[in-house]
Amino acid sequence: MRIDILTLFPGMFTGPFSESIVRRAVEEGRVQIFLHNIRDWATDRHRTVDDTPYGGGAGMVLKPEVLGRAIRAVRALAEPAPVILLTPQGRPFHQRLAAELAGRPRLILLCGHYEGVDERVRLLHVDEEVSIGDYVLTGGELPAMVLVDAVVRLLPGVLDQESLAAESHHQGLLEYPHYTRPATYGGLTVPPILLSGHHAEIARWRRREALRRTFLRRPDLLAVAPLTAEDRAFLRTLGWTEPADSRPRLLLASANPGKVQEYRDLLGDLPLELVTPAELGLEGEVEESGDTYQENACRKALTLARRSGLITLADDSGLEVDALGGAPGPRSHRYQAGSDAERYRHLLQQLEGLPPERRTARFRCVIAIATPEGEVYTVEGVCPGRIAAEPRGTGGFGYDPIFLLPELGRTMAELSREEKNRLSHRARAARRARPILRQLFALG
Ligand code: 6GU
Repeated sequence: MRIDILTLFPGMFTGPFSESIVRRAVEEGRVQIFLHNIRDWATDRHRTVDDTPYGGGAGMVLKPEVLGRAIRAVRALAEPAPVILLTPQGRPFHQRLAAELAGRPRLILLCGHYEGVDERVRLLHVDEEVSIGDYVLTGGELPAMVLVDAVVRLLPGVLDQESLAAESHHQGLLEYPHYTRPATYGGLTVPPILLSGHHAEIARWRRREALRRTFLRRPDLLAVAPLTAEDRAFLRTLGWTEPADSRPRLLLASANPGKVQEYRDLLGDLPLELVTPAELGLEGEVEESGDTYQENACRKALTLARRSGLITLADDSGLEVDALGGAPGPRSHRYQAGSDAERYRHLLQQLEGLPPERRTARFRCVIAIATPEGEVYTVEGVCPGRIAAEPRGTGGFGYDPIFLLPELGRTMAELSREEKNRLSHRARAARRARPILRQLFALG
């Protein structure tokens, strides 16, 4: 890795980079570090690098032309690399970012100083801004050293893999306690398990102590740390409760991609993660053997809520044609096999010759929302219309191409996604389902 550092105080870096692990990494050629004095790019007699702020106020601002020249020149020395400005306004530095930066072939670090750099330098020349914590230092030099130290020790061959794997923050947890000889010190003894020679037991003890320490000192880390079921069980014995940080999941009980997309459009703005049975590896089909939409929707929602342990939304919908006594209705899917097109052609045949005023129909949708405990709520949406003389449009699915919305003069399959999401039976039912979802998920 190559690291270029732009600073007004290159001398500050000599101590930290000429000792211990960073020094060894440099000597072994695992990292090359180049220090560049920003002042070398000043052009006036006094080698001026800063100036007073426009608008007045305290402190000095690093001049844009000098910094711009310096950055361009350093960039050109080797392969392309991100320019990282060290500033208290940057994104917080943490182990994940260190690991990410350690994977790049080259870094350019720019140390801000005084009141900061001219805003246009940020906009034109800086790719990322990094801060090392919520406190103010006199300049970006110490933060740059911190960043270099954290990155260099992760480079291949710098440390042995075992010490990397065990240490604090590596797995998103704080580290377990360490002991070395003597066995008793200050009246305190080493935990006997560490003297037992049982490697599996020792690993388990260490994992638990790491979890305990993290829970006591940095419970915020547990929200993002990768935890096993066993970790979670142990943490619960300490009084930890599963954080409610990730969005709660709503299961959409459908295997029909068109329908799933409609629900994502209709409910996607709620702070919920919408998942499908397929995504959970669950069998999505539940037999629709009821006589009513209500029965079918409830059975589907309840069955899948129980199987998944998630609050589940299911629907049943159908087309009701008045001239056919309300058929196909909720039984439509069961009695007619074949494709959507075969089904609507069959229906058009049955209505052949009927004038428009006798072709009235409606789409009806019943949504059921069930909890794993067996509560279930239903809402209904109806979209009135007429059966068209012939199929039109390519959107939607099912009977959409032959269902005419008289006030628009278009079929359901000719509507834009926005129009369908405003007017359809499913959209109308979904609007009524929203307050129920808000209530069940306590969304306020
Ligand atoms: Cl990156 N720079 C300065 N000047 N102060 C800081 C910082 C950086 N990170 C925390 N404090």
